[in-house]
Parts: sequence; C-alpha cells; structure tokens
Amino acid sequence: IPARSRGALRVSAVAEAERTATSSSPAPTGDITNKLKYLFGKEAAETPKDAYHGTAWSVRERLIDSFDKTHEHWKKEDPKFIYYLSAEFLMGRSLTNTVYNLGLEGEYADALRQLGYDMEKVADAERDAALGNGGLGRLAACFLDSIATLDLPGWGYGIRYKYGMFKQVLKNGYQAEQPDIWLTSGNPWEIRRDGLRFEVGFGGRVERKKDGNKEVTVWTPSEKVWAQAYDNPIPGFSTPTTSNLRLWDAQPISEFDLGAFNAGDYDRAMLDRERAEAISAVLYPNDSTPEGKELRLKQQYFFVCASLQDVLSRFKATHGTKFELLPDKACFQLNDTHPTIAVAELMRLLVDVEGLDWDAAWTITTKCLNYTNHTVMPEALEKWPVKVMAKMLPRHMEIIEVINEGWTKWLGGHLKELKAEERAKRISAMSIIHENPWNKEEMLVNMAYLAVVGSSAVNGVAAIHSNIVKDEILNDFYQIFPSKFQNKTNGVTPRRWLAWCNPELASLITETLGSNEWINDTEKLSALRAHASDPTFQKKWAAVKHAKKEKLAALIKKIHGDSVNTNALFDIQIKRIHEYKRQYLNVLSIIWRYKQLKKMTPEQRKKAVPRVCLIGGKAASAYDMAKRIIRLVTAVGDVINKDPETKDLLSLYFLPDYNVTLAETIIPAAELSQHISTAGTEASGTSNMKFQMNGCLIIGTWDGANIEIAEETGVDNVFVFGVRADEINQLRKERKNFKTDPRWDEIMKDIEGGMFGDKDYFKPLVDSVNNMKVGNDWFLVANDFAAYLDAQEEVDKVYKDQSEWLRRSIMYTAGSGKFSSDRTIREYAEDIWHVKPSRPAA
Ligand code: 8GP
Repeated sequence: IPARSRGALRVSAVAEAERTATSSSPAPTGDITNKLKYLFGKEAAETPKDAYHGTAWSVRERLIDSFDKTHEHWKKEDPKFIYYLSAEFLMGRSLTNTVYNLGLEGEYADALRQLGYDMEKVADAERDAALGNGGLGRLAACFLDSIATLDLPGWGYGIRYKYGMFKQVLKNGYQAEQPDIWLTSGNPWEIRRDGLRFEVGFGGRVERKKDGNKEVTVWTPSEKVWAQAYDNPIPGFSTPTTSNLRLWDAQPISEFDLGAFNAGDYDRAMLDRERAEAISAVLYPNDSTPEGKELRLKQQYFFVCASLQDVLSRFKATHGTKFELLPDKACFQLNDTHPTIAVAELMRLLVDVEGLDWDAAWTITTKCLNYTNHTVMPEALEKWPVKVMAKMLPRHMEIIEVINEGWTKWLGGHLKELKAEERAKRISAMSIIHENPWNKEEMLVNMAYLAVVGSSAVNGVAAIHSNIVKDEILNDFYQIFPSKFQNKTNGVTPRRWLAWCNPELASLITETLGSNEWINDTEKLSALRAHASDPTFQKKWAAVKHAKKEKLAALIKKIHGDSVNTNALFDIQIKRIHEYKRQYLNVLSIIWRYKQLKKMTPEQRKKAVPRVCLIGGKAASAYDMAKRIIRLVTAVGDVINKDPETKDLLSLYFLPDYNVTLAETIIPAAELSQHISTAGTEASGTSNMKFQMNGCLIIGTWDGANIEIAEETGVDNVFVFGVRADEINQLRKERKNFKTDPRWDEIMKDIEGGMFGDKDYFKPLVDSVNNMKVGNDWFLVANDFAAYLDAQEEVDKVYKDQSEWLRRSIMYTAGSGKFSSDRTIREYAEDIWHVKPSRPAA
C-alpha cells in the first residue's frame, strides 16, 4: 500500500496523532518483537508469518482496549441491543481490516517497515476465517462492520466451527475438497471467555410435575454439552465503538472418563469429548441445499440455546425478572431459517424456566424476533421431520405443537368468512406442521412458517425478492399479515470492499472529492458523476484499473503458470457454483466466442476484443451437477489456453478456492462481471454491489439487486438481457415447444462429440438442458442463450470505445452509494429493530 494512498485514506492525521498520543499502548515495533519473544519464543521475525503473528497479537491488545471501553459504556447506558443470530459468518482476514478501522495503519506499517516487512505481505500470512458458505454468511460479516461503525449496540452470535468452509483444490480439473484447518496456529482475533459457558441439552424426556399447586414442565435431556463463549471484537471505522461476535464452542460436560480409562477402555474414556466436540466441528458446506442431518439441527439448537441463555442472564442481572421489558432491551434477527428454533427456545426459557404464563411469553417472544429470508430455492426452506425434532428436542416439539394449535385456531377465527372447505384448505396450507408432500407417512416442521408466525417482521433482501416472498413463497401469510412483510435491500461494507481492498481507487476518489467522508457516507460518491466524461480523470481511473489487473495477472501466473494479456477485457464470474447462477451459460458463450475467433482471418482477429475470462466458486460437495460445471470450465480452458492462434485473444481460467481474500484481489481488477441467474432466482446477490463500487461493468439478468444497481447506475450503462421473472412460469410450461438457437445446437454437439474430452462426464450436463425427459432446462439456459450472446456483442462494442467504457465505469462507482451496508443497517435499525446509536467517549 503506497504511502500516498495511506495518507489520503486516513480519517485525519490529527485524529490519528491524538489517538496515538492518548494511547497507553507501547510503540508497535517493540511490541511486535515482544509478542514474538514471549508468545512464540522467537527472537526476531524471520518470516512474514512471524511478522504477522507479532503484529496481530499486538493489534489485538488495542482492539481489546476499545472493546472494553465500548462494553463498559453500553453496560452503563443499558440501550436496546440487536442480536444477529446466524449459523454463518464469513469474516475473511482481520489484520488489515482491524488496523484500518482502528486508524492504526500508519503506525503499524511504519513499525513493520522498520522490521523489514511490508504490511501487504504480512497480511498475506493470515488465514481466512471462513465460517460461512457464501452470500448469507458474508452479508452477516458486512452487517457486523456496519453495526459497529454506526455505533449501534449489537452483537453477532454464531458457532465457532473448528473446520470452516472446505478448501477447494483442482485435481485434473475436477473439484476436490480438503478440510479447512484454520485454528492450528492459534487465533489472535478471539478471546476465550473462561467461565462463560452454558449448558445445552438434547434428547431425553419431558414430564409434568407439581410445584405447589402449579403444574410445571420438566425436561430432562439425555445428553448435555457446554457451550463455551469466544468473543471476536468487531471494530467500527472512524468511531471508538468496537462491537462483538460471540461464537460458541461445544465442550464435554465431563472432561474425561477416568474410570473407563483405568479399566482399559480408552475409546469410551474419550467418547463424551468426541460427541460434544462434533457439534461445533464442521460447517455444513451447502449453499441452498440443506443436509437432512440430525447434526445440523443439533448445531442450530446449540448456538441458539446458548445465545438466548446468555442474553437472558445479562438481562436478569440488570432487570431481574421484569421480562415484560425484554422487547425494549433486546431483539433478535434470524438470519434465514437456521436459527428459527429460537421461537420455541425463547418460549421454553420464559415458560418452563422463568415461570411466565404462555400468553405473556408469546407476546414477548413475537416482539423480540424477526426473520430474514435469503433464498427462493425451495430445497433450502428448511423442514425438519417431526420424528427427528421429537427425538432430539422433545420439549421444543411439544412447544411447536402448542404454537401451531394456537395459530391454526386463531387462523380459523380470522378466516371465518370463508366456506368451511376453503377455510380448512387454507389452514392446512399454513400449518407449521404438515405432511411431507413426497411421503405422506412423514410429518414435517416447516421452519419458515414457524419463523413467520413467531416474528414481528419478515423481510426479503432486494426489492424483487421481497415481492416474490410476498406474492409467492409466503403469499398465504402475507395475506394474513401484510404489515409484517418488508424489504431490506442488501448492502456491503465500503470499508473492506472499496477503501481497504482498492486503496489506489480510494485515494483517487478522496483526492477528487476533497475528503474521505464517502467511506462512511457513500451517497457522496455520486459527486463522481460530474467527472465521468473528463478525459484527465478517466486516464487516472484507467491507470488504477490497469494496476489492479496487473496484480490479478500475477496471481493467475502464480496459480496457473500462464501470463495473461493485461490489455484484454477482464471478464469475471465468481460465486457459488449453482445451476440457477448459470456459470454454464457463461461457458457456452465462451465456447461460441472461441469458435468465432478460430474462423476469423488474422485481419479480422486484429479487430476482436481480447478477453481474459475467469470463473471461481465452490460446489457443494454433494452437488454433482455443479461439479460437472466446474469440470466443463477447466476442460474448455485447457483447450482454449493452449491454442497459440487465439490465446492472446481469449483465455479461460478457473480460480480455485474462491474465498473472501481472493475476492479482494479479483474485484478491483474486474472490468466486466457476470450476474446472470435465471430471473427470479437470485435473492439479491452482493458481489454485484462490490463490483459496482469498484467501477466494474455488469452483464446481468433482471434479477435480485441487479435491478436496483441498474436503476442507480443508469439502466443504459448496464448490459441487461434475458427473460423477466414474470415470464418464467409460463416459459417453463412451454419449454417442450422451445426451438433452440442453431448456435446452441452446434455447441451442444461439440460437447457431446468430445471437443473438450470427458464426453461421458458432460453428458448429464448436456441432457439437463436439452432432454425433456431428464432435465427440462429448469433454469432456462437455452431460452436466454441468444439474448446473452447479443449482450456480449454489445459489451465488445462498448469496450472498443474506451472513453465510453470508462465513463460507464465511473458511473458505476458513482451510483453505488445505496449499496453500502450502512444504509441497509440503518433501515433495519429504524424499521425493524428500533435500536439507536450509543457511542462511547473516545
Ligand atoms: C444468499 C442469496 O443466494 C443471495 O442472493 C443473497 O445476496 C445472500 O443470500 C444474502 O442475502 N443466500 C444464501 O447464501 C443462502 O440461502 N444460504 C443458505 C442455504 C445456506
């Protein structure tokens, strides 16, 4: 990070000097070497990894000071708190983000320089905290950054997975998964809270007992574990506030069975520990497909139970048993259905443990909880078999039954105007407990329905998605409670996703706008519009993009050993691999482009726009079709990249192990990014916002947040193509009469004929979009193919006019103000949480 950019990024040199002067912390150089000596037994930083460890443990202390001050302040003020309950937090790396957010970058960069290191190299030694799969988990991480930056009293709660998101490697072009062992060298960004732990039970029996003349319910679990708290301080930017992400680690109640050990039964001696630790061992590596595993339900209950006990115990310490005050002091956001068992758990804690009557507890519970839906994929709307729930959480199953009885009874009254038959149909359609449509023997608990009934507010994550939630997915409920339903369009933190990952562009923006206030007030970026057509500014803008492309090219060289043409258009699609996201469509168009280039004369080739196409993303380990798509990308790349005639004009690389850190290098370098899901399937998308902030043009469908991005950027600046969401149902019905494009037929024949090898392996892929008996092209790849090729042609045309391309690029950044997660969080705080900022003294 050049000194110039650092200067331009600073909040203000004076503020930083004041911070350093008032800080009791030792000078960083000495502190870094001290940490190395006393924590790692090293006399000096011999490697970047050593330098990382020394720096991180030193920065950690500054973070803890800020954390303590914030929490003392909040304890004194006792404001209402928001608790963000999420099974996933995709945090990425912490060092750079922490030093920048705390305004310590100058101090630590200087200290490292004195030790002979460069901050960027040192930061590279950190492993990603990858406790999430994709969009939903990364959104949670952005939200924490904004909650802290906006001084909102709030925490995240989740699971401290021992193994995070798997590491993806390519073996002969196929995805292979390796465990992500991220904690082996210790984690300087967490604090184990000794003694702060809660018991969590599973299984067992439920009994009614007499307590005086009152009947009480007693649940005696057959298995118990400790949930041990680990705090991960979350620094806000340009504020003294440091918030918290509290993660729970599962530990055995009894350390070790010495009796069994002495009797020679070593396996049994360790059994409890193993069983307990399994709960927080692995993040389920699924995006949009729930594993019907008991362990997953166990994980969900585990972190929800510990989090609610934790919040209630803090509440009681201040307010005793005045639980009617709870909704004024705490609210919980359920990040998708994963934490929905909170509805039943809060009822259990209030009724069984605290002795409240049912109705009072229900009023409190529904006031405290809110639910966000993140996907329309039906397979991801969790439903647990009643049998599984009753076995693992018998008391919760009873509570859900009582909730459902009350709910369906209330519904009967509410719908009394309807004819009996119609009423019964509606009630049955909205029952939280219902038959499995594919197996009439099995009853299911519908977690989304439970979340809606148990919450005050329900929201989708982009305007179109919130409408789909209202009009389709939860339409029955919307008709009953229209005012419960809201939209909260997603956002991303402009700190990590523009200022810190692209300091060169950030400096140029700061220089142009005259201050760096845009970092916390992204609406200010709109002033860049006035410069969009200025050739001098465009030149500077282009120079930054080119430098970032060089950096990405160096990474491609490191991974694949190839040098790519950095004057080519960098065309990128990075996201989880899924049929609905249609990486397949992208590859097909690359094949078509290749075939066209092959047919051209050398003269014609001179006029072609060169492209470097990059695709990255993980496929869920059990998602066979997604894995075939990855193989198709690598197979096509193998052919194209080796062709001396065209390789400077077209190359295709798969970037393995796509994660937060890789995104921080890829996004600033991108010129065109692809968001080409079948309309109506991508709830929002958030990488589209990151690309937009970094001045990357978008080719996309009229889907998710693409729509709002286009509105803010100017629809004419975006390459929009394809069928619209409201046409999808009809098109699916008419699919068998669809006449495919001749170019499509040609490519399909090429793949089937083995042009890229592996033809048997690709057969199911070809069938899935062509063979009515097999696949029916559910995601309408064939329908959008021709329109997509047209849009790609338009991309080439505009790219040839660099001044127009750069104008658009600047307009993207200028239009990205809306997509700061600060805006999103402000909306949640005002419309749903009713939580107000409370900033500690500096
Ligand atoms: C994602 C959506 O697919 C994406 O469009 C959206 O931007 C993001 O959430 C944040 O709102 N959904 C998920 O990541 C998701 O549903 N994951 C769970 C199934 C694991």
